Amino acid sequence: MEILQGKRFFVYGNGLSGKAAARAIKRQGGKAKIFTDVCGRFVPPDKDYDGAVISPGIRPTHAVYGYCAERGIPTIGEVEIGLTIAKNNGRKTVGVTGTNGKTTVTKLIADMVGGVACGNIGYPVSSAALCKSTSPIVCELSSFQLHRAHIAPDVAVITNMASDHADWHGGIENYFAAKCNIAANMNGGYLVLGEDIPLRALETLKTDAQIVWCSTSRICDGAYIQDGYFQFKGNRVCPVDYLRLSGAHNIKNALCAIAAAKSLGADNASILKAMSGAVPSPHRNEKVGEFVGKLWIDDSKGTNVSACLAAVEQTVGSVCLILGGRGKATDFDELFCALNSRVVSVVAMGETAQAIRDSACKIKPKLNVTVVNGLSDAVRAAAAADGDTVLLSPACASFDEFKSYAQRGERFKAEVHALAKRP
Ligand code: UMA
Repeated sequence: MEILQGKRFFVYGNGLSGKAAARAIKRQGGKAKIFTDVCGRFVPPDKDYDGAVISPGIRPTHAVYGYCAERGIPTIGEVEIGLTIAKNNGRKTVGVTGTNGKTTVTKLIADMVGGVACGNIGYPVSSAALCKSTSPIVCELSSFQLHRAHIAPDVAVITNMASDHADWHGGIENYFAAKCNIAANMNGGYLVLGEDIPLRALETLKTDAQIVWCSTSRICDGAYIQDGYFQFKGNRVCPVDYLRLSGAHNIKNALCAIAAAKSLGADNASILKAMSGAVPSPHRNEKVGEFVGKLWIDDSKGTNVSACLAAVEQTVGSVCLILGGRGKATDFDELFCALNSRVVSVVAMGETAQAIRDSACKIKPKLNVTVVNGLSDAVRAAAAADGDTVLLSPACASFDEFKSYAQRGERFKAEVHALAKRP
């Protein structure tokens, strides 16, 4: 890769993506040294560098960005490095973003086209690109990875857009703009658009890619449903009931995946096989089991309002909803205004517990809300609260108590099992 060869880079962040970027730079004939904050403070690099790679978790307000801007040091993202290596090796590339459904759509497309799923999913794009293979690279891309990216995948997908990460991006408009950035530098190729994208976000979209639409309610120039079949541009692909993932949101995810896979030339047999073999992502509406007379469901991956509402819609009967954690400028009024009346009790935990209670009292004053400190107390409170089903779908990030939503989900399952063993 020309821009890396013989050049010295500093990589900021010593996590998955920083380490992968440093490895990729070295493999491409450049030099890389990793820096990271010490005690929460910026550590300026020790000498002059030709370029910088800044890890996605580092906020746009972090001092490292000012440091690069003042010195005219160009920045490049780990994803950009990975996609360029993949393209130079003749591999097809697909980028998938959106507020919800990214992981499901990424995995479905990878299965449909015989590709490698990578990116925000936990496997850096540059690591996948360095593997000797000709298979397509299908990467899940977060708004953190996209906000400054210059990328041009062969196929881009935006599954949907709703409010999330507004605090990190400094406003919802910036968050939408980061998502749209997935297609800003595409010169040809295809951009698949899911149906739940607000007009105000679409209006900011600038792309030279050909748009492929998805719809559950009408025939469109892309992927849609007719006569019980998923269809693509006038042709049957496979019966809708072959999809093994349940829920209306997964039908929408499947449409996005079909549109992307078809745009890459996948055949119906491969699509059908992927749809019928699909398994839900861990901590996404995962049944933990029936204990103490209630059904317990782990949707720890539900870290925003729209994901939480979708999880509630998947339940049956009366529900006790466990909410809370670290907020992201989250609008809980929006949540309670749209909340299904089958939710009969709420347990509010973590940093946002009081804000959740205030919002519930204002919008749904009859709702039974219990405020607790953390997840262990939340499980105990939920066991005693009204509701045949207990759903953990916090509409918040986990970082006030855990390292990740996955760790929060694992703890939830452990607490529920422990509860069942108590006399
Ligand atoms: N660091 C600083 N200063 C900061 C923040 C971080 O120095 O202000 C340093 C940390 O000390 C650490 C490193 O940066 O050394 C961590 O970097 P990172 O936070 O970018 O995390 P990585 O381990 O590199 O993982 C990243 C993604 N993480 C984030 O975007 C927060 C992973 O997504 C992704 O799987 C991985 O790259 C590979 O592509 C995780 C995630 O939580 C799953 N994503 C968010 C989400 O899904 O909501 C966006």
